[in-house]
Amino acid sequence: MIKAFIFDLDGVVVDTVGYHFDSWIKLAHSLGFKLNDDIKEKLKGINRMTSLDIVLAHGGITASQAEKIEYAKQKNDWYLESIASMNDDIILDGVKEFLISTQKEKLKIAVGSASGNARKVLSKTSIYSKFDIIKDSNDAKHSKPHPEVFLKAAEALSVDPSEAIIFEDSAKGVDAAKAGGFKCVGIGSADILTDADIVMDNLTHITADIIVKLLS
Ligand code: B16
Ligand code: MG
Repeated sequence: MIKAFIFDLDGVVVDTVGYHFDSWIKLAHSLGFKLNDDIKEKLKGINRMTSLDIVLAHGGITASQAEKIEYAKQKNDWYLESIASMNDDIILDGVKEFLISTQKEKLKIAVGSASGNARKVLSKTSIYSKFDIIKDSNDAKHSKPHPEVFLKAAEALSVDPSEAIIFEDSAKGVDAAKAGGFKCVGIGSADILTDADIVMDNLTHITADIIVKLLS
């Protein structure tokens, strides 16, 4: 029996992927190289330091651990500047209505994100209070594709992974969901989210009861 939905944050609930990427572009620029759009997909769903390694490799840059910490802080400072002006405009289409339908089904609602800024971002929106539990990289040692953040969210909701469905927009996040023993709805392209149980473009024109029926 399905008792909970656990949502990835960036790219599923809120439209922040571009803000993250813009901050990486600024960092690359400050280090003297350009980031191509094709790297954007690779940066989805993974934590800041792992993303930094990908960005630096793209620019052919070797950095000490101290430099890496400084670069990650700089990227995050730019992202925090973006967060400061966020509001309900970042909520992705269909999400508010979908959360209402989820509450109607009496399902518990959580976030499981690779970000360290999940609470800060959500607290800028009116849907913050809809989430019973928020777990992000501050609560998990391992980054997706490790299932830790989703398992922590399920544990906090007192549900078994078999009783929860994950919503994810990144291939790494889908891998994390499957590794944790969860059913997974991919949000995005079926060509990328190949291991998701079902894939949809977004959460418009769908309700929680239909998802439960499809995945039960
Ligand atoms: P931060 P998610 C992930 O969040 C993003 O997809 C990824 O692009 C970002 O680098 C990562 O969070 C870390 O975020 O720098 O804010 O700690 O998609 O798992 O909700
Ligand atoms: Mg995501």
